[in-house]
Amino acid sequence: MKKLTVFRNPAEDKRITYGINLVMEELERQGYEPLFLERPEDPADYRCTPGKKIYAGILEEDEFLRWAYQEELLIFHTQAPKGEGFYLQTLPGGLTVICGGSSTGVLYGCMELLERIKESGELPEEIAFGDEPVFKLRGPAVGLQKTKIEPPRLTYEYPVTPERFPWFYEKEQWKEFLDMLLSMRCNVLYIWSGHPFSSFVKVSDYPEALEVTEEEYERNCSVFRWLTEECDRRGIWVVLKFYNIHIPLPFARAHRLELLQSSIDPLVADYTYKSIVEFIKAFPNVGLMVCLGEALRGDQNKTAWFVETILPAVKQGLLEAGIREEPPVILRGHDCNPFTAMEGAKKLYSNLFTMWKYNGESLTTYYPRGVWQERHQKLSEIKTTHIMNVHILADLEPFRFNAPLYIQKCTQAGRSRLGANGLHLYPLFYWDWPYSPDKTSERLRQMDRDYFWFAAWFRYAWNPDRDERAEKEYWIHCYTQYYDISRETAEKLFEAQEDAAQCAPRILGRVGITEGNRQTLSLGMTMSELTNVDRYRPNRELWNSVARKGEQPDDYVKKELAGEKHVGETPYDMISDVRVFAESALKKIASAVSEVCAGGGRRQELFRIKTDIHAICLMSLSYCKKVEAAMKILLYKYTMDEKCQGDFKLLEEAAELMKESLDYYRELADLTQDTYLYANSMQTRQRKIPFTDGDAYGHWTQCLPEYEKEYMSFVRNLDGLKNGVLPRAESEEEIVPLQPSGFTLLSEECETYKIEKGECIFKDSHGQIQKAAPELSNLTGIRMDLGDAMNGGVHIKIRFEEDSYLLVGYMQTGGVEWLKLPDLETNTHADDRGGLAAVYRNAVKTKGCPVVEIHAYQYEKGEHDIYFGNGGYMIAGVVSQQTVLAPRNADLGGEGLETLDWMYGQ
Ligand code: ADA
Repeated sequence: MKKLTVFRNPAEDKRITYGINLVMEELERQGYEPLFLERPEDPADYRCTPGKKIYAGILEEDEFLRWAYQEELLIFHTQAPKGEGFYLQTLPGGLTVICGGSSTGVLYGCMELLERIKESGELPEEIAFGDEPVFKLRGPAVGLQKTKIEPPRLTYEYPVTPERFPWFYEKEQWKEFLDMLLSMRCNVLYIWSGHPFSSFVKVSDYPEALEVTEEEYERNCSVFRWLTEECDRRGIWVVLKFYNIHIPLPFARAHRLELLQSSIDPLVADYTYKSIVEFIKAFPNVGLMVCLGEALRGDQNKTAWFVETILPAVKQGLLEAGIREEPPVILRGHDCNPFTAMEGAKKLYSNLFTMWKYNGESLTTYYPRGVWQERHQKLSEIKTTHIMNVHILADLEPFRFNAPLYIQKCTQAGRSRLGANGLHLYPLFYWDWPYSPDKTSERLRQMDRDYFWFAAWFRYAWNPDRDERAEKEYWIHCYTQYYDISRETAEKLFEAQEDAAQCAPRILGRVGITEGNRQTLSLGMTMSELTNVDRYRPNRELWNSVARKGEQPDDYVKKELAGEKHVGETPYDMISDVRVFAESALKKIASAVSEVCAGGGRRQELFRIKTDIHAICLMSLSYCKKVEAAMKILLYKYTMDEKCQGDFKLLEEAAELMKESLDYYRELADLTQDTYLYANSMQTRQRKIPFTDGDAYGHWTQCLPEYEKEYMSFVRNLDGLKNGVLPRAESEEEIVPLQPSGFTLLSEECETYKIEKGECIFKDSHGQIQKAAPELSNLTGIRMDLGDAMNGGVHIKIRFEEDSYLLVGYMQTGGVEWLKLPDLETNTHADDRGGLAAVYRNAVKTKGCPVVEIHAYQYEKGEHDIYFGNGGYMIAGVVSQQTVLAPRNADLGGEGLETLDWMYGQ
């Protein structure tokens, strides 16, 4: 046994104690016999203790360190440690000093020393090393969220109970996770909830708001308090995230309010204010992260909510608790105008942070650009800490993503191109925390399965500027240790995973509809989604802000036909690159795994990595063939005549390619049947691409029959087309007008009118109807002043006589004057009442306004106060929910058979 002395730090700081204890445990594992001693009264006497010694403390506060510094025994060859920085040094006389800029700095110094002891098996003879983090905030998000919705509650609404979230109460698992985070030097843990207050605080004026039982409430508070303390000793700050404005179900029922509040109701404001006050009093060290939008509509409302309700409540809570120091508040830029919100907030509050999504809700590139880049830069210019949010990984799920060098570039881009100095990281399978989606006899935990996902992000958040070649060696070394494999095998494993990582991001960036979790990339895409992209409301920022500069298939073909030069990555470039990466990844992983004899534990994981790469390869090859087919179809579409007749050879070739694509997909479905429970972690109707409903279409085996049908329809319709057969267009006379349902309009500023030629869709005489789809001809519409609608929006108070559809018309164009159809990228509630997909496209033509498309929203019988936000729109009538609405393109905008969607059976 090697003897060693640890001088106790008299300050008894919990982080220092935690760090030193970890070092002691490691020393014991390595055969040392460490002994605690009081620090000598006269610092110079440290030499009197024989053998090796360790001492840890905070530079600015510690007497002993100050003495050593003045004596020039403690000398920094780098910057003196500040904040979370640290310096390790061996002083003459065998004393290793761990010197931190703060208690967290000391803790990280301990972690550094511990790693070195682990690596070499002994306390270093001589050490002189200083380090500090580059990103100020580094940590993962964990969701108090679930994969499915629990009606009547809505998205994000899950009271915190042991049945829903058993893991929240499992202390040992928390400790394991927190220790992992500490080893990765994370200093923040973000906990996401839609509306946490009704599970963690009681508001005396609103006892009805508590959503959990008294016992559950007590237990929640005690576990949460315990968690914050465990985090604190590891230098981790807990931040609680909430959306606005959600209210608890019992409160909504008691006050006859809607669960989602789209505007500010004084009662709801009072309740929220008081909840936050209580929360701050109960948990003063917990930070808050706010998403102002989604439910709340209108930017002016969102800013007002932040500066008039949330921040004053935080301040009041502090006052009542007698706390001077303001806890941090993070404003997410999501679905609000963060600039006006911050402007107002800065006057009130000093400890503010901002956050914005890195690549939206996917990981698509380390070349972020465009308007999203500008937004990041502008937020970072505010000069509060700006956090890059690596949000839902909708294009990567459900597979592993162990590609450290890819990740390193993302952190570099985050800092250099976006101005970020904080990282907020989602787990790869967010909605199902703590489990991974692998189909195994016992569910795998994400913190184990995706260990390298977390390790890589946090390593580079600490310091993105590490030499790439050295990094490769570093990770190869990690793999040899972690999986107990040879260096040669580890190198192949490393390269295979880096290659595989290139596939999904490139495919999505070139041909995807959205980076949002509306799309699950790994499940494939339909031919209509590839060749009639506008129909699916593509999120163009995917192409313009977070993909390599290039051309989407539709642009490419149009340019080709116009004889224009191609710029950037073409779909064909993507196809050939992805194919190379996918095949190379598969070859390397197969070779790596063939060198490993079967074994238990982590070795098993290597076989699962191989399955993942195989699946990624099949998915990629299936995409490559399908995109090639799509390119041929697009070429046909843009060269055919008005009877859809053209060069059939193109379609024949497309059919062949579709078949090949389908063959790969079949293999993929086969492979994943036994290896994955589902492809997507959010299994709700928010999933739209490739098919609506993430539950019904959550696995490749569920999508395969649709793709089979698609292929067969195409072949059948191609035969017909060759013989001049086109689907019969419905003649307008055959269309039966919808039956109106009774309602009473209660808002005085609006009026009703008959939907017919000559009427105006706005009260102030804008938008005179020229033609409306015959379905609408019996209906009574509601109109408002266009000016009011543009200027703050209009509340429509209405009483429905039965459960009804409200038919709402959106202008089929951009422009700030028109109400924007909510999209699922920024508003998860966009489809809560149905209505996201248009029922009648090109349905009303008016003078002076763009052509209108009709959406049908479900409302229950009774009174409603409907507020959609800013911008003009049309209400075309009310019909019973019993009505069967047959979606169609009414063709008043000049769209028709030429989309070719009918060929795929769509
Ligand atoms: C979108 C997304 C949600 C959620 C949200 C957010 O609405 O669909 O699942 O991630 O963004 O909070 O950013």
